[in-house]
Amino acid sequence: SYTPTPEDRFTFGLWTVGWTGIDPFGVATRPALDPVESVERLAELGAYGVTFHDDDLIPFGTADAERDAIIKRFRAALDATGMKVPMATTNLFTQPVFKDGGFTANDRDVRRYALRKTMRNIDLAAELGAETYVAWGGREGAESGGAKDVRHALDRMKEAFDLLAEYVTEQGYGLRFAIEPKPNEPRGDILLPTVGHALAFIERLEKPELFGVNPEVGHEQMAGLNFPHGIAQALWAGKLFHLDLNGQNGIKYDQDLRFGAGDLRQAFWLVDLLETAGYAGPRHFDFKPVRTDGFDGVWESAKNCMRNYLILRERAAAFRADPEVQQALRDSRLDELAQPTAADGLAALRADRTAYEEFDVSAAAGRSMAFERLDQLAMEHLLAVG
Ligand code: GLT
Ligand code: MN
Ligand code: MN
Repeated sequence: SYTPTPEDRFTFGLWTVGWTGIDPFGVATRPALDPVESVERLAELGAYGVTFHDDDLIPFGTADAERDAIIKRFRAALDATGMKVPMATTNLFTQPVFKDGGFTANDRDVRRYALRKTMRNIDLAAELGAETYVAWGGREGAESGGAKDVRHALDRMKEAFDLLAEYVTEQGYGLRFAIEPKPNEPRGDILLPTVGHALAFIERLEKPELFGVNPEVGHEQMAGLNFPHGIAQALWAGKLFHLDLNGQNGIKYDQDLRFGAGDLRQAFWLVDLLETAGYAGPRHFDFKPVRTDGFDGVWESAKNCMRNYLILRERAAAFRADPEVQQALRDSRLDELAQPTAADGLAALRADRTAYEEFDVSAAAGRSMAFERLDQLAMEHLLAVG
């Protein structure tokens, strides 16, 4: 059946089901949700855990005594339900002080404040047993060319992550960081806009082993990119520390639809990839329940994020197990792609006359790749035909 259990490791951001429907054109259409209620409802639906920004749990500006009481009550809900907190993150985008960014704001005092705010929530994340600390820099960017010296901003971004890595190492926390790319929105252009940019940036850090990526389905698709390809490269680099599952219809504003809505074919290939690659991290949903609906739609869509993942997991497994598919994969020479090109070494390759002098270029060019049959088989499995 398509009913999740905690073993499926489905997690949700408190800000997802808790989204009140505020958008740039309208006020809230739903009241705020109590984080404790979210924990309880998601536990009932079969989730494994929740994730949060500091300000999702503890409203910005809350006094220390009140903060402690909120954390205590939240912890009690986690203990009562068995829900985990595998990831946490910092809100460096909502408050006006972050209008020009956190780690890369032009104002140095804002950057120092952003780091202190982050370290404070890292302490809480570690206390709650989180393994991953996400960094989404939605305000790190610009709307105009002269407003940001991007090379200096990247120096400041590196400085921030190096300091945070030093901090978690010094404190002995078992946390690793996952950078979440997004091309635009809310800033006109955001720094580290895609998975590829983030992967390249990470290699310039002092402790690159502590950094990976947290790619979000819709964010790569906003840039017109193939999400499963980005995930495959992150896996290949050993950098898929976490991910944000949702749905998006092509290049437009960030839709954050429930998982399975939007580009269904990419969702199928994504689940196929995660499952065949043995990705062991949480399946984390970062979506927004549509603002047209009441709480019925909130819990319906949360349930269906998980349900759609389980349906696609079943479809992908059936695709891989089908003998016709296995033959089609061989016909398309996927087995050959898995073989090294020159295991015999450079000298043998250079001496091999069949590789060049006697190579029949037109015969090779004439071989069909047989991809159309393979793709139709995938589509029929996805649609549960036959
Ligand atoms: C915000 C953003 C998401 C990020 C969250 C983490 S906050 O909702 O749109 O994509 O994952 O900061
Ligand atoms: Mn996200
Ligand atoms: Mn998004």
